[in-house]
Amino acid sequence: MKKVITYGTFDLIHKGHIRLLKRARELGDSLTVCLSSDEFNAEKGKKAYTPYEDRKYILEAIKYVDEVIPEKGWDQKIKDVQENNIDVFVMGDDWKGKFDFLEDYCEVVYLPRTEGISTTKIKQDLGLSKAKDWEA
Ligand code: C2G
Repeated sequence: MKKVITYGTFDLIHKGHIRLLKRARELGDSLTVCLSSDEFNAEKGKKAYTPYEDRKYILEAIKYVDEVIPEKGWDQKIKDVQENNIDVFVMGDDWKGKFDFLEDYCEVVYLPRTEGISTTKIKQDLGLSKAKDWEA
């Protein structure tokens, strides 16, 4: 069984997230999502609109997702890959190169981001955010 893992906040779930999850799942037989905790989001400088438990509930309803576990910090990826017998680590290519160290433990795949959609854009379009930078 080929196991895939990916990481993220997945706030205000949109087509870009779903396309990432779909393509990640297609690289193996199961997909584990390591979901950023509210506390880790603060460390990432992000404030998710939806709290962790609700983001987890939503992800678990997505057919491409087999399991959701918490992401509490930057340093857990090697342990996650080893403890979950992961074969493939997947992220959007806005992270390209940032996790190449995992190549000693599993395959590392960066997938093209979906253009034109992001959580930040949704908030901006709804007049809810002044943030200018791209964010998923
Ligand atoms: N994504 C995408 N296309 C978009 C928006 C997001 O492919 N239009 C991808 C991102 O590249 C990422 C995933 O969807 O792989 C989740 O995006 P975020 O929730 O923004 O995750 P992020 O804050 O980048 O957290 O340890 C890694 C971090 O937890 C990643």
